[in-house]
Amino acid sequence: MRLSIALALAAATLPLCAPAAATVLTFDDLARDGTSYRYVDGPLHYGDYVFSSDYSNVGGFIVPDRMSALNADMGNATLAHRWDNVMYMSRADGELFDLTSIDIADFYNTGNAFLNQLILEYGDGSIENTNVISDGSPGLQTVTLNAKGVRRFVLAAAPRNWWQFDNIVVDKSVPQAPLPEPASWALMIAGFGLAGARLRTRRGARIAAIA
Ligand SMILES: [Ca+2]
Ligand SMILES: [Ca+2]
Repeated sequence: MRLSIALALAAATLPLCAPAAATVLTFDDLARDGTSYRYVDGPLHYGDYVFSSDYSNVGGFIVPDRMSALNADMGNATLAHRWDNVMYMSRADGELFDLTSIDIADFYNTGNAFLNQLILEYGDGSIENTNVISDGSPGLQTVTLNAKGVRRFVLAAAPRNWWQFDNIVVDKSVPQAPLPEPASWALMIAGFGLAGARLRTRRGARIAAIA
């Protein structure tokens, strides 16, 4: 019986210890052969996430062809936000998500240092603004955010400062179970002790009855 109590305790603590596997949005399955690019309508559903644009949802996004000179993920694909307006990203089911990092490059991938604002809108109503500049060299760079419990991720693009995105590392937020207070732990341990003592007494009584 003590073993099964120990197993039950171990099982109860397991979900707190095992982190869920993160999802990486690569956009590679949107890739098309060629050297140009194509417009994609929004709201764009990709995996469990949805992207929309303030500019226009008709052709609001651009996916470079696999061998396009502007493709920062040559041979595969990225997703670019079209024009100078605001792009939104949220979960399609409306739940909160964790946004670990996002890869960015300037739209032409020539190494333009473009300044844009990233806005994190959290589930508790708080908002965090970060200014990010794309680096001065071709290729993707990783912007680490480590944001937990995000309701909506917003890109407020400055005029002509177009970016392309790739490898967005996300995960559905898992609400953290509050750790028991020391008093609760003491109560739980006392409870288990009491249960064990009762079992021992009952077993003792049964052995006495048999004897
Ligand atoms: Ca990609
Ligand atoms: Ca770059």
